[in-house]
Amino acid sequence: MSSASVVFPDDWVWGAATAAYQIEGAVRAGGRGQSIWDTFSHTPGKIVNGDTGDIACDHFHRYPDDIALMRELGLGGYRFSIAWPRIFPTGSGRPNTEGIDFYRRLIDELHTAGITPYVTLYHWDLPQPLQDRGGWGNRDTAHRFGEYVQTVAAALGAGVQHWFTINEPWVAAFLGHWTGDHAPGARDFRLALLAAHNLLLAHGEGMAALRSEMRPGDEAGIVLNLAPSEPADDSNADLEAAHRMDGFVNRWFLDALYRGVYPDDMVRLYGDAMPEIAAGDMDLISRPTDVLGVNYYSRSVVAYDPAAMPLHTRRVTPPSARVTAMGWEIFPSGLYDVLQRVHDDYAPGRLLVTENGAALNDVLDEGVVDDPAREDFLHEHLLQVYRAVQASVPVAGYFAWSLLDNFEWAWGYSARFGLIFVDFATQERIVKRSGRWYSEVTRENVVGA
Ligand code: IFM
Repeated sequence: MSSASVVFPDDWVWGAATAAYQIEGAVRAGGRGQSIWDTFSHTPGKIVNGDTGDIACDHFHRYPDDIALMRELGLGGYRFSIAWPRIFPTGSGRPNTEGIDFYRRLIDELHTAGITPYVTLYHWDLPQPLQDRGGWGNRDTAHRFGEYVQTVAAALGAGVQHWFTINEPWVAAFLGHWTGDHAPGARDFRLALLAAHNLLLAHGEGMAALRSEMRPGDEAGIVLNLAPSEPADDSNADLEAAHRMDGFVNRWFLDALYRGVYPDDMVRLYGDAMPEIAAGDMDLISRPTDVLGVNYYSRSVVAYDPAAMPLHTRRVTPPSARVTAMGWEIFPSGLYDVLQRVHDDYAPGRLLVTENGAALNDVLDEGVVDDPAREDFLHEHLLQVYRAVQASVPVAGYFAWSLLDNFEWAWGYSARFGLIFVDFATQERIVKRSGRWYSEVTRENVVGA
């Protein structure tokens, strides 16, 4: 170890993350029902190259090999999601034992490999029959989520100590129901706000269900995508626009979860697009949690745009910005800012970086994927996480996104985030240079400064 290295705490969790629809494939195997992402990805024009998650990384069949690769990377934790339609193919009713057995085998195999499971209960694959009854626009979906979580926690709880209810409710609500880029593809701001509220209610119902099954020492919480919001210039108009963007992406969820209220300025801005909030809703949403998962990719640089309804904001990319293959600005210090801010303003307790990574144009050349830019990305972000640790922010682990190249939603297979390259024609896996670098980090618990 060089003297210029930083050493992470002894009990630090080094992990990698995935999500069911992005890697499992086998969409008709094991009694799985259809999800909104099956419907959406099979709708012409929605996904780059017409890709679907039908096969993805075929992880449903290849999970033992993938766990062997996790061991090679020296992972202590693996964050994955459970596909609701594998457990309840029609969204409710009788659970599908084949689906439960799949996750039981996966969890057992992880324990055998010495890897701790971190389970997300909803990473966007809503059962299609629930969508047919209104999806996240229907509050009943939150109750169905509570039943699903109760079933999963009772069936799998003996092997799981770390639970997350919902992954990135902002994305599920607004990309799914406002911009139409994600399933179910709606374009209605009022519906998106209602979906966001019902997703938060589902989180509350999920927490209640988990609490009834959890044992001492287990932990549960939610995962949010958070991004610092900065003005494009120092005009008042841009400063206010940045504050609105912060309200839209960050404060809307953080205030609701940790203060039990929606932020006043945003409620006023949304006006009659606001969903009805029933008595008791905010208490349910703000039930205490044990851990907050933070997904961080970039910051928002924001300009005032009077034409952009309803927020009057526009995201801009600074001319000097370094960007990933998806055009996202690489801004490592934003990760420190987000961790520090969440801790200072909301004190959610234990924090985990549950996703962080970059899509890059990886090339397989004579059996090797040389991706120094991803290594740099991870390296620079880890130094910012370390800054947060040094500043006494209670962050306890880091999960790289993603373990494997996978189905990147509307981008299909055109955007690669993996530490491990996947040749989708043959399903061959090749550990990238960044994956080899990460395995040194996980083993030594040290990052060069
Ligand atoms: O691939 C997604 C993941 O499913 C949720 N967080 C962001 C990632 C990259 O877009």
